Amino acid sequence: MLHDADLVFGAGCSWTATPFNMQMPKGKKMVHLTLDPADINKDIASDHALVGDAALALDALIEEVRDRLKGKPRGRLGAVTGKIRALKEEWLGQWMPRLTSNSAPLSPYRVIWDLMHTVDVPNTIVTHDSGSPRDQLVPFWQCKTPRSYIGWGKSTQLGYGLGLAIGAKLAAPEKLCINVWGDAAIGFTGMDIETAARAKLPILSILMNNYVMAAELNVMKFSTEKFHSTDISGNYADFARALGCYGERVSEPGAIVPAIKRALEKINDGQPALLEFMTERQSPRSAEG
Ligand SMILES: Cc1ncc(C[n+]2csc(CCOP(=O)(O)OP(=O)(O)O)c2C)c(N)n1
Repeated sequence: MLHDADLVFGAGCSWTATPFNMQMPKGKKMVHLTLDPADINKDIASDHALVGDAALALDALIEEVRDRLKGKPRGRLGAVTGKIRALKEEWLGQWMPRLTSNSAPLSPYRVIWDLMHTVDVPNTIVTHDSGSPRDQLVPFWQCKTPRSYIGWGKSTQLGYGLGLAIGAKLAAPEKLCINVWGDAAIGFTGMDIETAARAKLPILSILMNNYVMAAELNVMKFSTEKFHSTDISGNYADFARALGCYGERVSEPGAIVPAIKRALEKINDGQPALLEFMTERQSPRSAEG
């Protein structure tokens, strides 16, 4: 849709250029609405700039256009939403075999799909970590309520998602707070699951254990060959139990949902849970998540 547009209007976004974000098309008329004037023309030149709170500015804009349209809709809603729906359905159809895969080692997409269909999404706050789990979760997780996804697309410090989930639980104890991460990410901040257990902040930690830093394989060929730098191993379910959390290792696709349900019971009782899913070494990613 972005590439077909003749005008792109970004509301409440910084338009920071980074390889971790969607790549913005060139040669379009750009309208940028952001709270921070420093964002304007920072990476992407704007033809029109609006500085203000997104919700307030959009309300004002709607007021303005309503007058121009003489109170009538343009009548394009059905065609545009229909096109978006058709594109999305086609794309989801291509990914459905991975989202519902019965393979073992597990498809990380199956883990995310089953998770999304087992938890109460409107009452969940989810975040991911840096590495492949970000690319795996972002395209497919569908938020239903505001403030239910903590995105950190422009920063990449591995292990950060755990602290975000713990912080979210502190701020919203009534919500289920989930972090999805990989085995390199847990290597950075994993000990902090003890904080969650001690402080009785029951989060759900979804660990994709693929025994490797998959996201780095292509750029660390030499050190992989010479020093095995990208190899990782460990039993993180045991590790979680040793630090006071509920821990379970899941290797079979049919065991994903029952394990999530058991973890949710523990969480209801006040204990953080870490589910360790034994996933395939490398997975393809959806091009523009
Ligand atoms: C502190 C820090 N060091 C290094 C990196 C670079 N980096 C990005 S992803 C990644 C590997 C991620 O591996 P893992 O968490 O196991 O997930 P996978 O890609 O294997 O699914 C690394 C080392 C980083 N983002 N942050």
